[in-house]
Amino acid sequence: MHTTTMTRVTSLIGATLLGLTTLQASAAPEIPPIPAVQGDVVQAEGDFKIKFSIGTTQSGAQYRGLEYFEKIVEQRSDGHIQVELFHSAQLGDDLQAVSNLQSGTLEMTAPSTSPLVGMFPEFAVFDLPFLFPTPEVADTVLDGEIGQKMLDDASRQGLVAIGWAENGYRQLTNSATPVTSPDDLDGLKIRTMQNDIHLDIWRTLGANPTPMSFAELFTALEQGVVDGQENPWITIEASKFIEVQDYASETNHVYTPFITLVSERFWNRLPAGYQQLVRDAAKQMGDYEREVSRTLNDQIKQQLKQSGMQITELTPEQVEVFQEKLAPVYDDWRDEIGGELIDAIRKASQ
Ligand code: TK8
Repeated sequence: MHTTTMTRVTSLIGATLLGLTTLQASAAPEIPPIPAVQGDVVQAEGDFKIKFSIGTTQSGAQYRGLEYFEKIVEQRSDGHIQVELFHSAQLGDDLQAVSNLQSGTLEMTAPSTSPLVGMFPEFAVFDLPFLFPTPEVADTVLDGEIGQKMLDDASRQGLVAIGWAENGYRQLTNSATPVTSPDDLDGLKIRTMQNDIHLDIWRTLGANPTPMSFAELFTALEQGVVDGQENPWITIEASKFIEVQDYASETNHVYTPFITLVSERFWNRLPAGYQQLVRDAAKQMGDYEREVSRTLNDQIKQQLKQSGMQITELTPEQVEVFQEKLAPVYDDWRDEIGGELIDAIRKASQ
């Protein structure tokens, strides 16, 4: 008796496991391959090392972009510039990494713009809710005059700003309840980035927001210090928030860019040819990272659903309720940000 039932049981387990892994495997996102390096080898004096550190994990779209940056810079400098990549805030969270650039202990980072609003108030425009109707409008603004002026203006305080990449549209997750309207947020403790507009957004919606570094977020969710958080699907998946969050609502409430920064001390040591190489590589990294981010966005959402996250896709009417409730946020911040800049960005979406 024993043997036959044992074999049947083991084959049953085998089959189930196989089923699961194939489902996971079949659901595995198709990541656009890292492109070939374009452009010739740059001749310049000296050997250099770039430590490039970010706050998101190794399995996110952002790290993928960094791998392309590394490939371009090492190939086109014929190995005279070596790039070492760090992820998951290994060399500091967004704010710490920026201050490491200023002190010259780190060469490059690419934080979200939101935690930097204290240093660069003009970045606050990106935190206004529902400002960018589509990623393409965000590209038009970031790759256009407005984006270039922001990079030039942000090249101060020991930093050189050389490019943009995509963090993406933010989605709400929480461990307590499905959210289809602001009423469902009553009293929910929501972690936000260290940014006054985000605090204003969640207070205005009726939640109880707490500003916190991304590096502390997983533990805070795990320990119930906060009930929820908001980030793009890719970051939700790559940070394994599904382990501590049961519900998600596709709010798309804010589009957050990443900004590519270099330590000015390091930049001034680089010969002009290598400065241009790093600038070109940052542009190509940003474009590729956007492609990865947009290719993965919906795939990852489906995968999270398959893995058991209860995702609420809001109807246009339900989104409108959030938009109307958040309209006062524009009044609160228009003067501080500058009506002209807001109107210019709004115009770009017409
Ligand atoms: C990663 C952060 C993250 C951001 C946040 O360092 O803090 O929630 O969305 O991507 O920049």
